[in-house]
Amino acid sequence: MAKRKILHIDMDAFYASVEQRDNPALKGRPVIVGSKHKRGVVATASYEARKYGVFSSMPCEIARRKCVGAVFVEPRFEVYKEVSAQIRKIFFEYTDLVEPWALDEAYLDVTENKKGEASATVLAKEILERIEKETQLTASAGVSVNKFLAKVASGLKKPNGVVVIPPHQVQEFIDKLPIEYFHGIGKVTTGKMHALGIKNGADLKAKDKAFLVQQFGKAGVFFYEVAHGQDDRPVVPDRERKSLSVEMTFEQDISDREVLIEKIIALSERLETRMEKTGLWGKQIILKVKFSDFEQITRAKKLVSNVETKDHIQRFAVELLDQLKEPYEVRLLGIGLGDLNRGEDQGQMGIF
Ligand code: DCP
Ligand code: MG
Repeated sequence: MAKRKILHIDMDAFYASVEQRDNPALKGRPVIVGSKHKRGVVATASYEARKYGVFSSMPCEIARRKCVGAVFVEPRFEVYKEVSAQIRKIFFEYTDLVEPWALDEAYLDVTENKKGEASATVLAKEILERIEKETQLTASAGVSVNKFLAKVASGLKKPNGVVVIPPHQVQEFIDKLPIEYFHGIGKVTTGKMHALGIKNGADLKAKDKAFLVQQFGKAGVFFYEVAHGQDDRPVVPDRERKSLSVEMTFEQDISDREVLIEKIIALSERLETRMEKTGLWGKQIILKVKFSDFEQITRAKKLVSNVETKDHIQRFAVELLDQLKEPYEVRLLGIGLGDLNRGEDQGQMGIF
């Protein structure tokens, strides 16, 4: 494949910046956006609050102690969705290959683009300027040859920064990259990598594929490839995205319905978070089950309107579960949303 030019654009401290923009009294102050219905965790914190060690997903209780002067604000998802639509519109002026990853984040393939501009860096800078002019908010951009590198790059010079990793610097960049900066490597995996003596991209590259698969399962293949600078995942435009899903594989097969329902509750919560982050809704609930003998089935239920909350998701997923013939031994459970849309045609307030 010829070298691609991929951008990853990510708004800076998104919810908090929107709140500061719309309420001048919050400018320059530590602001924490947190939602009551989410068991009180921080959705995001302004840069002023981050200085005190406040981060996304931290319980609000702890955040309050760390940053005594912080102002707590309830999220206003309708406003965030509006901004999200505004920036998406800008992206489409440059290319149709736009993959919104979250409300505030998108990948753009600008290898071919509507401006006929050869430099992806020029485009990235221009897009950030446009965003700032039209929304009074700043974003950061990563520019490189694939999604993995563009995503890592966009996080390196926040806020309002552009980081470019040109083709001839890709391997050097990856070799030096601390393992915890790899997208898809969270705290747990970082710990495991460190225990295996893998501290950076060069260490990762030194391991063979079979070893990484043995240690990390399917993710091991991804780690192997990105360590070698390979990531051929295409930028998939929204309209082609068929479903949104979450799943978990169990350490031991589960045959107890009640235990499976607990898992469904946890999965529904994760799916709801994905819905909030992507701004996508769906009119179909999909249950995926893999049994102990690796046989896999999916069951789907069509609904007349969008699924709105995790309670909805959960209820329909349990209905689907109850259509399965017992006894069963379940190895993997997944829940997905199909028939996706952005809710525009529904004329309703949606899941919040
Ligand atoms: N979000 C959330 N819960 C999380 C993470 C994020 O509700 N655990 C929400 C709030 C964020 C928005 O999604 O504002 C975008 O997420 P990002 O991870 O891009 O975080 P920010 O945009 O807030 O900060 P950054 O400047 O680091 O991108
Ligand atoms: Mg962001």
